[in-house]
Amino acid sequence: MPLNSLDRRSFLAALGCSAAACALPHPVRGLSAANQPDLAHDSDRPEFHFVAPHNWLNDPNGPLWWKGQYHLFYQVTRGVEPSGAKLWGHAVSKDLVHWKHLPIALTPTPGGPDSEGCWTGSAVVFNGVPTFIYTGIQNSSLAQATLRDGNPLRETVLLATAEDDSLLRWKKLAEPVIAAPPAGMVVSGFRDPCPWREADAWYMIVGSGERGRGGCALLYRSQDLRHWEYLHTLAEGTPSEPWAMWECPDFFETGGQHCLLHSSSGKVSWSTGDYDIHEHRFAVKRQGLVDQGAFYAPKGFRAPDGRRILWGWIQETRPDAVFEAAGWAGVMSLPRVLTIGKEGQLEINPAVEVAKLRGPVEKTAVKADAPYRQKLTNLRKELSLPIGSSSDAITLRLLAKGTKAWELTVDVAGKSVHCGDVSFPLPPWSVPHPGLRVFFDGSVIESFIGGVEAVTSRVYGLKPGETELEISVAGKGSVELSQWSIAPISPDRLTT
Ligand code: DQQ
Repeated sequence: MPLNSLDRRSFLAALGCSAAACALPHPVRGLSAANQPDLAHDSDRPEFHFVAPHNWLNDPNGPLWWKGQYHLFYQVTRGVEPSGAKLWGHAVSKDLVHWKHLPIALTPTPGGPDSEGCWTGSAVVFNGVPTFIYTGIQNSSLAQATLRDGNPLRETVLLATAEDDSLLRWKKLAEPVIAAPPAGMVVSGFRDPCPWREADAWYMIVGSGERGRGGCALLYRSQDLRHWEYLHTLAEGTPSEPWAMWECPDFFETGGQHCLLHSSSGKVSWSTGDYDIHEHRFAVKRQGLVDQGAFYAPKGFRAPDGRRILWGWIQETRPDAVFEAAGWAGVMSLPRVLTIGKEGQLEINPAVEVAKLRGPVEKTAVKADAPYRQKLTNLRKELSLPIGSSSDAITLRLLAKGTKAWELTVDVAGKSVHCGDVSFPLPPWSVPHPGLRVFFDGSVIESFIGGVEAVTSRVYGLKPGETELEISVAGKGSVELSQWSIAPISPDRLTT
């Protein structure tokens, strides 16, 4: 396939701007000079989670380890409205927790197959060259549209190759590597490619679905990432699914077992089971949710030490007008390590690197008849509590000026978890397990329960000095609370 003669560098040159000058514009577009928010001092904005410098952020894209650094790309727009054309933001880290913003990696090419947006995709290394395989969207006729809900849009699978080892410049192929869904399918979407290497070839799934049938992951095979042969569906949903579309499928092997993630109807499902490497069929045996709260469209990769690491998009739960006025939206989750237990249970734990941000530990015995109370002087904190040994249930509560703002109950005796509007059963866990770990960071709360469940919450308007933490224990005896203050990962809430 011919390479695009108007690659990104020459396109930028034609516009008279360097890659660096084409980073996200500051101040926040769409807000008047008088209304520019002070993002570095916005206490809703996290301090140890990754965020875009400003504007709208959604899915993580193409995480990659390259030449001694972790690269994280992500969906971002030039404004704060969710509907803006999507670009690929770019950040780099040496340790998975401290990030440096780099210029935008991918922008729509006028007149090209991604003219209306560079949507989600993956990064792999092919023949020694970091390569993006991603979704391009462009306006289309109804006949070619793969999305027909509003203006007809055509989604195709596109490819771009890195032109330098810092991954700042990317050269796009002019034509899609997959131009249309399999013949005969009337899809409800066709996007978010996820490739992987097997002994004989590259394989790739693309998120899709059909009305009346449910979502599915379409499986393709290639020798060169440029020519793809459609095989069959790797997995399919059911007609009763609220959306007939699986977004952001992610298929991987870890510890000799296989897992498929997909996002649909605002939730991320995991499925584990048997993958037949000869027939390329996946027989699902066990399923669950990766997170019960505000967490969507995750993307994983294999770290150089073999760990499967995943980031997800922590969505806003406040009205659009409120985050648009705030000048930013969307947070990247902490890096999560995925493993698969003996019985096929997906295990989800924060990467150990996050613990490098801890200050000195403070330990307290919390007794059943005496709730623990503490005024929070900052909103950067990790708590750890054992669950299931000496307590029947543990409740954590945040009070803002004395009013309940958030509550999580892990009811071990009742085998259930309750967090705001969300309730779910506690699945069996392996022993020993990591207990309850909760991370508070501005408006984000990520809770990990026994290494087998996670629930992410958003709580806005908390202020240091006006927020109280309360922990109560039901049962007999006492529970040892460990807590740490967590160091910020940048001096200005990653606004530069
Ligand atoms: N977000 C992307 C799509 C994907 C969706 C567009 C999931 O590629 O399906 O920003 O949040």
